[in-house]
Amino acid sequence: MSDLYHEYKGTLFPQKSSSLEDLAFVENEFQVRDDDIFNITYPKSGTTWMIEILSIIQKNGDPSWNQTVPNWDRAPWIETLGIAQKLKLSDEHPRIITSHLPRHIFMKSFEGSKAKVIYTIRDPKDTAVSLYYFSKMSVFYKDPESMDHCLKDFLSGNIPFGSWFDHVKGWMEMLGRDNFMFHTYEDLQRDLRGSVIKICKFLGKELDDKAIDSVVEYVSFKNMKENKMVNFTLLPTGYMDHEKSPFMRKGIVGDWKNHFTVTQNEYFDKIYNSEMKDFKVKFPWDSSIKK
Ligand code: PPS
Repeated sequence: MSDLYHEYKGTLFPQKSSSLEDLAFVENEFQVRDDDIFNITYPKSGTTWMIEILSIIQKNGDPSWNQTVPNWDRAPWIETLGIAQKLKLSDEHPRIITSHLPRHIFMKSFEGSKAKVIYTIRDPKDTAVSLYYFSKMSVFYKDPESMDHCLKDFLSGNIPFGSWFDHVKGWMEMLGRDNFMFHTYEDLQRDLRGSVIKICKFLGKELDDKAIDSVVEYVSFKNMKENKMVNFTLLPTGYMDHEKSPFMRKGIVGDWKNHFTVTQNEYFDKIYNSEMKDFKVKFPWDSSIKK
């Protein structure tokens, strides 16, 4: 295990962003409120995109909040240092809370609550490529040095927040519950407006056409890339090196085709098929996985 990581109940976490005390507090003591909205993702799956969508929906299409307050204050990542203690005192209603936590170590007080979960999933091949670049530019992850190493760790779950497969299977057990909605990064790309309307419906928010247009405009890749409240250029230097790779990198579907060799792709498909063989839900990327 890299000395950049430590382990909480069998899952790795970056030492620079999560302490074991914080993780235990989140799991055992943090009190979920019924009006909380959880933005849950495996890393690099559309987390920050969803923060922008949820923030501007909360303000009925008015972009001021998104343009003046950093995303980590609008929808904090609960597992990061000191955040759960801070959120505990927040009088914001509803609280928008972001998390990469796997289901099995999510907060106990979530069980039986009416808090809503929006779970965003991305083609794991693109997730892995995005993670490869993030690991190079941020201090939180070990530099994988090569795509081979990156894929090996990604597919074995030997990385922060654990296995993509376990994450997806764990959270998707909530499918069918009224307070759970899932969609894919690819859905957002294909039909952003339709996705925003679905999310509003799930949240019980009624936005008129003009407000929906505003959401769609402000959460475009171009606008987010230029917004300092989103692109992480406001973080103190030393956390992310935007010269190595910008956080808002490419924002496209299928970038793995520009990165994987034939052998890497076959290896990926083999593991994917084995891990997902009993999984019933269909995803947009299924057709690109060779059986
Ligand atoms: S993190 O670090 O886990 O919070 O990262 P996360 O936000 O989940 O994922 C970052 C990737 O999402 C892309 N992104 C977008 N794509 C399209 N449109 C919009 N608006 C958008 N916002 C973020 C971002 O570019 C990262 O993907 P890659 O493939 O690296 O470009």
